Amino acid sequence: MGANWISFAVILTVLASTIADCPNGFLQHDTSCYKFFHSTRATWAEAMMYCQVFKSHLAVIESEREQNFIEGLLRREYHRGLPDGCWIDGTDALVEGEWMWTTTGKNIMKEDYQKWYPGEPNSVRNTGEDCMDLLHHENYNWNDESCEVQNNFLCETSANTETIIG
Ligand SMILES: [Ca+2]
Ligand SMILES: [Ca+2]
Ligand SMILES: [Ca+2]
Repeated sequence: MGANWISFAVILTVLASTIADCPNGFLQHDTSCYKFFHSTRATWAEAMMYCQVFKSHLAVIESEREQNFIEGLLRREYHRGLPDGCWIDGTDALVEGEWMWTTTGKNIMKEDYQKWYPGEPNSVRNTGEDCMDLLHHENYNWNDESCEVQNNFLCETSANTETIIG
């Protein structure tokens, strides 16, 4: 395998990343596409349905790399007057204190990536605070929030990564 093979591989990689694409208005990062719905306010359940309309789901954050990308995206698109919170996919509505990602159905275990703001989740409003949001004023760290709050929200879907190489 010489230099020719390497440039062939480089060209294929470029082609593959060109072909991978996202629905209109969604931004690609790695194998996912994201859209911050900043002009819509919704409860957590409504936000989940909005994402479904766009064949997506509330964002599931599974790595520091993904969290960092999302923080950057929200920081760029946030402006004064928007709600402080942005809904993502986590909930502990089934069993209080046991957080899970709705879309994957996976519990968020100790060893899994988490970025709760210090002191969160704290169930502060006495409603159990069963839905997860990212708080602008807390650097988009995670918070448990009452599911009825009217927040903006972040949808995620898989990038279309079909390639001509098959
Ligand atoms: Ca994800
Ligand atoms: Ca809770
Ligand atoms: Ca909280």
